[in-house]
Amino acid sequence: MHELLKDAPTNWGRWGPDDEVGALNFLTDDEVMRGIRSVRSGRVFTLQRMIGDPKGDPVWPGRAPAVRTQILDESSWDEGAGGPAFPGGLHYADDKIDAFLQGSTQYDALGHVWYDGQIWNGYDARTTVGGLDKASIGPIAERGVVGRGILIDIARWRGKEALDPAETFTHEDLVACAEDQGTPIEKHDVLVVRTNYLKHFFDQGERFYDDFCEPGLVYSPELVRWFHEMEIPNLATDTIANEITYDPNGAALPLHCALMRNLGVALTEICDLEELAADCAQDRQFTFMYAAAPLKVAKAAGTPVNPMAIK
Ligand code: UVW
Repeated sequence: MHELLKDAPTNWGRWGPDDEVGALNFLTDDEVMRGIRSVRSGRVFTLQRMIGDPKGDPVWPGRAPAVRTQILDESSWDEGAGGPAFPGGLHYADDKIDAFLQGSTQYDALGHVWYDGQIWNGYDARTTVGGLDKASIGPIAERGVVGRGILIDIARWRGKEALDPAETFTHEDLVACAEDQGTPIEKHDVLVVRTNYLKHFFDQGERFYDDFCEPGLVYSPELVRWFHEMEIPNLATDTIANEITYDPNGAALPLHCALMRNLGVALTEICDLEELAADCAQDRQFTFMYAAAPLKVAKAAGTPVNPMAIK
């Protein structure tokens, strides 16, 4: 990674020595208003995948889907079951989940990924030991993310139901796809990129993980420069990790490093874009107000989120 990115741009220090939200700083009050101005009909789309989907939860290899456990339900008050007795006969249902915080639709904290011993803004990677003291999800969760979102439907643009494993696309494809859709990408847009790749997970089950290599954006110096110049605050996709898993030159997830660690671009992963994409294809309105706030979990490297697109 060091060699690959040695001349790559960074935004370290741009928002001061204590910054923990990076390129989300581009989403000023004016940008929130620009997002609001893109609302036309009031239709709302929620972009989170169900946690505990009976059809399965796609996760990064090595992580496990969330396990939901029922703690209390009506059977807790069956004879001898020991449900708590409350005055007035109150019964209730309670449940909990044991979950990877990045095992569902989620925001990555800017300190989630690093190389060369430094995370976003130059903080020492030792600040991650035992929980993130710097650039955890907390500051992003406190801040919230609101701006103009633009759907870039790469799958439909390529005339495919879903992209194939290891299929790549570039920033030039993003630009061309948006232009063909009729609405160019503007500076500070939240990019919402559809591949529909996780269809293969639901079709194939566990076979999906054989020779795992997701499709996605592929590293190039030009792509990184484009994100830098366009001041993109946030990249959201419907894949598990937002970029091709293994770059053709061998590195795993170099854009996590170039975009998130170096430029401070927030990454949102495992979105469900199907209803939104069908609607955009129908009314040809590909921009919307994008609003999201990941859960506030102290020191976390990322947390679940249910982003919204309001058209
Ligand atoms: C990794 O970075 C390993 O995973 P993700 O960004 O998909 O959470």
